[in-house]
Amino acid sequence: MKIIVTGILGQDGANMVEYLLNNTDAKIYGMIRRTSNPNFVNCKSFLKNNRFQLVYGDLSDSVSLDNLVRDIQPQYFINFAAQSFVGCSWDIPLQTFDANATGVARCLEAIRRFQPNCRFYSAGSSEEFGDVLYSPQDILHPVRPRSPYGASKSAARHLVKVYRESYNLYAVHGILFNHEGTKRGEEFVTRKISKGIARIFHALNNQKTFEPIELGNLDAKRDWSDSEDFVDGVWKMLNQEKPKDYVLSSNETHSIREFIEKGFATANIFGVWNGNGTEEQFSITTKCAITNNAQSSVLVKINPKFYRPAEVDLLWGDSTPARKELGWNPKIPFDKLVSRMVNYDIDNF
Ligand code: GDR
Repeated sequence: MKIIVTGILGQDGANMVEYLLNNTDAKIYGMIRRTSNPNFVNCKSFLKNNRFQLVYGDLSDSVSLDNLVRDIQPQYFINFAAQSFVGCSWDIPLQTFDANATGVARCLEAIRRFQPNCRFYSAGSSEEFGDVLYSPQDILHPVRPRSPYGASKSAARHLVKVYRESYNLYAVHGILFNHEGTKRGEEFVTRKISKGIARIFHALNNQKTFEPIELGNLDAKRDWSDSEDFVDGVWKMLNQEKPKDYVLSSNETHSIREFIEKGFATANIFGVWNGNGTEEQFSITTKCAITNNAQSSVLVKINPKFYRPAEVDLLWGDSTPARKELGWNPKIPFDKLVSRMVNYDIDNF
């Protein structure tokens, strides 16, 4: 069995490769773009595995995708390559759309033309739901994106449906709510917080001053899971009798504030909220400051540059069908996710 996985330098692609090496006998072809300085930090565990091979390709270059599918003849093509940062998608809307929507069309075309039996996974997003009409959101929730990123993923979803119905391809578009972990990029809010907590933890331990973590909108609520649970759900979605899209989510929602409080508490640092709007701050409690002989007091402050032109206020998924019909059984709840990320960053600071 041969499987192409794209986006392997990122969190999900790397977790997918690890999962497939552990749970199948397949040969894995991990696609990366030619860039001058690729970062393989997420791939350390498998780069030298003899069932893994690096291949070059680019979602913006249909020739490269055609050649890969034609030459490898994979049974599965799992696409995690994307411009995945919502906040950045207003700055590079065209590149976002090209990679996330047209790129999916290029993959589907390569499969249709050169290996129509290949099963295709498209990484959809809860950002497609946008300004939501009801909670929790299930697969039937209307598409109402609030960012160029959300719009691009919505377009990909329609393309997958069209190719599935027009050409009888096995193609699925999983709607994945937020998923994090120790491979998460630092531009995303959870990793930014866990890395910031690790920095402050070590400053406190060494009786040094520290700068606060600077964040944008703390009111947003997200449905967070662990990416390692999600790749199992993706594999289950790819191995049904008939292709069908599913939502993957924790079925809980938590605010950014809650992530901050739990994260600091994991590091035994306790804070209180004060101020409103852009003046809001999370400061170390008097007791905690005295115990640690703290040299600074503000743990988190607002920097309006991290506000987005339009925000998705509330995401809260309903993954009951995936749990019932696919037998998907996520193992890492919110509290464990937060403590795993914070402890990892403290230990690897
Ligand atoms: P999101 O993830 O946009 O939900 O998309 P992100 O972690 O970037 O933002 C989550 C929420 O936190 C608020 N926020 C901040 N976000 C960032 N990045 N940096 C900050 O400083 C900050 N302060 C507050 C944001 O405004 C937002 O409300 C993720 C990505 O992985 C997508 O690719 C994926 O499709 C969806 O999750 C599901």
